[in-house]
Amino acid sequence: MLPKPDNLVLYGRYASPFVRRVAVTLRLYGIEYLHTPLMPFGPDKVELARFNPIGRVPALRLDDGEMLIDSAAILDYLDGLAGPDRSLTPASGPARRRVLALLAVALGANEKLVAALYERHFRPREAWHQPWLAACDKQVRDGFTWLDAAHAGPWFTGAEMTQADITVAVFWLFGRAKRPRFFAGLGCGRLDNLAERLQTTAAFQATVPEPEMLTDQLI
Ligand SMILES: N[C@@H](CCC(=O)N[C@@H](CS)C(=O)NCC(=O)O)C(=O)O
Repeated sequence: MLPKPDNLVLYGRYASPFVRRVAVTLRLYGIEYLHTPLMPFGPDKVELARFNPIGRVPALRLDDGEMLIDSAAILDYLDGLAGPDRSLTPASGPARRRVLALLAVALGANEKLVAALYERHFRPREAWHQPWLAACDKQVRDGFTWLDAAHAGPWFTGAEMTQADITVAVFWLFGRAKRPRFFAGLGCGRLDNLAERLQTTAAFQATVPEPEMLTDQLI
């Protein structure tokens, strides 16, 4: 386990599920950080583009000024700080491959959820491309129902909580908040239970998403 850094700065609002999974992980590892809740739209995008050419969140500033971008790369760094015994992503072998496979499906489904939200938000309703929205919805549905079937409990991989549980719970809560009827219709009771259980923990309570700010002025 490496020494804990002193002055980490996490960029991005908890309203972004990619930011929130990083913030929850920081808290579970007991690593303190400052929080700069920049939006990846509007004027904040200029500031974000100073360290990420495509102006996305999350980003994590390290003690020496190095900037990490992308939630997976940031989690990889945090797992290294936690060390192999505490890492929420198993260090090697079949257990690691299983968690990475679960994460791949969760990240893909969540990206399609976000893509469809952007289509509905940023384009006028008459320009929405319905076949594209239907294709996104199918990937979201297929991804989350697959994850639901894969969750035997108490955790995805058995007795130990892993990054798969945290990330899926964060994404599920995000989806439920954004599209309540669609997510209720998926019938994913195991994911509902997982999210309800984690939602009451200190790390989730401390990272509740901020109120929605996505308005047309922010494009
Ligand atoms: N693969 C990235 C995805 C990050 C992402 O899509 N962030 C969104 C916020 S939820 C964003 O910055 N969107 C603005 C944009 O794509 O321009 C990660 O895991 O960090």
